[in-house]
Amino acid sequence: MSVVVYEHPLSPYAQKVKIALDEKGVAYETRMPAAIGSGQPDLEFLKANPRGEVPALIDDGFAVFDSTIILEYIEDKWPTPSLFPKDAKDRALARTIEDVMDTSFEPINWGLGEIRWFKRAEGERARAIEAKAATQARGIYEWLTRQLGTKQWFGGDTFGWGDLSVIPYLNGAAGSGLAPSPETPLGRWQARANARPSVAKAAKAAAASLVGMNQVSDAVKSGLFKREYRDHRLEWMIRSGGLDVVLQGLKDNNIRFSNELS
Ligand SMILES: N[C@@H](CCC(=O)N[C@@H](CS)C(=O)NCC(=O)O)C(=O)O
Repeated sequence: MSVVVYEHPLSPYAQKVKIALDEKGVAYETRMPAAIGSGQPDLEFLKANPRGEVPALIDDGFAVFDSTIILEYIEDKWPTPSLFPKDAKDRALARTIEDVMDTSFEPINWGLGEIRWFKRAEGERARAIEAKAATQARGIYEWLTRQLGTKQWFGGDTFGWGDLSVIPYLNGAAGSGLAPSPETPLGRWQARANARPSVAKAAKAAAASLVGMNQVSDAVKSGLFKREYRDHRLEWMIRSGGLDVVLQGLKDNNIRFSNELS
């Protein structure tokens, strides 16, 4: 039996998958696609995911892509211990939390990365976009706090789907100074989640791969990196004041949209 996860340690989507596998004690090998982020095709990886996005999982030659579908596959294939709550309402909540984090929170972290690491905007314009990001993050924290209520974990008494769908994003936000305050219920939940070995392992790998990010803005300028401005990310950049960033990136040919399948 062999399980391979195509990933990048900084990808929150890939972190979700690795945390799920580690929680279930499933052994896997990680691979980073060649030249990820460059827009250059890695043919072997594209066979696993024609969208060219991480994560992709290959289980004994069977390839699955998209982190949500991979999580479902993992739950189906290795049901014990279950990460998915039993109660219908709790299940709906877990799915909702995952969707909110993947589509509404992820673009905040990603957009801040476009500014901080890839230097798409500087000075006052960058500060204005960052201020919008901080307000958006606060709004989602309020929503998450209501979902958590007085529970230990988002699904109740045990760490599960909702938790592993939130923690990569909150840890990513911490890097931009946007983590929830440690004194709040959400901050305390974050500390609890980070104490789990599965989460600590993914967070450690992410921190290690931040080394080297200082050079990436040069890679964009020299045309080595062509960043993917897909769906929610594209909307986020425009709604948060970065329409010029998108137009400039198209002009300079250092942004791209998602792959067309063939
Ligand atoms: N909906 C997908 C999104 C995956 C995604 O956007 N992955 C990013 C990394 S965070 C990626 O691989 N982008 C391709 C690139 O930047 O070249 C999922 O849930 O797996």
